[in-house]
Amino acid sequence: MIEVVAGDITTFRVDAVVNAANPSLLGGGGVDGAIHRAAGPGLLAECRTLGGCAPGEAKVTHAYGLPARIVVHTVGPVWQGGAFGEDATLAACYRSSLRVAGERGAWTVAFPSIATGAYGFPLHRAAGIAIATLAEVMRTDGRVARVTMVCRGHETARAYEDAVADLLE
Ligand code: AR6
Repeated sequence: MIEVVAGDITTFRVDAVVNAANPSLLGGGGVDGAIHRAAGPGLLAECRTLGGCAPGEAKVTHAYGLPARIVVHTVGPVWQGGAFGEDATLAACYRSSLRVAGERGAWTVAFPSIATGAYGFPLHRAAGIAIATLAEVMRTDGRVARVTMVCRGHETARAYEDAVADLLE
């Protein structure tokens, strides 16, 4: 099951919250900044031990002050026009995040709209890739039962709702 909601991902009581981080894993703006602020300094301290993260990969930490159990940190592609493997890297973010969440026993996972803020990935293209990848992984690997796409703003939510509708057609 995939649902789309508008809201602030730091308030969601789910097993795993996904963070749209950068390769240093040492915090930043956007959803990354919000997650670090809400989690508190323990999150940054644990992130310092992880040695960074390559685009498309995912690493897990505790969630500290967040209502979630774990945080899955993934790094989206910086949009460079679309000919530099950005689509494949974005799909890999969703795939590897679901995999590591499932490995840690997470049933419910909340995702932000990875790469469509500071990294500039076109929203509708990103939404199509996200929803198609999530649906494919959830069909073949039943460990995660529910994914919530948590969108900041109604335009973003609408793009993901459209992508879900496209998939059901
Ligand atoms: N809850 C849910 N979504 C949010 C929240 C929130 N609290 N805050 C922002 N968003 P971005 P990126 C949305 O820029 O494009 C960071 O500095 C936001 O509106 O956070 O992957 C990292 O350190 C947008 O729809 O992530 C990296 O350097 C979406 O989250 C870089 O930004 C993603 O926007 C990563 O860029």
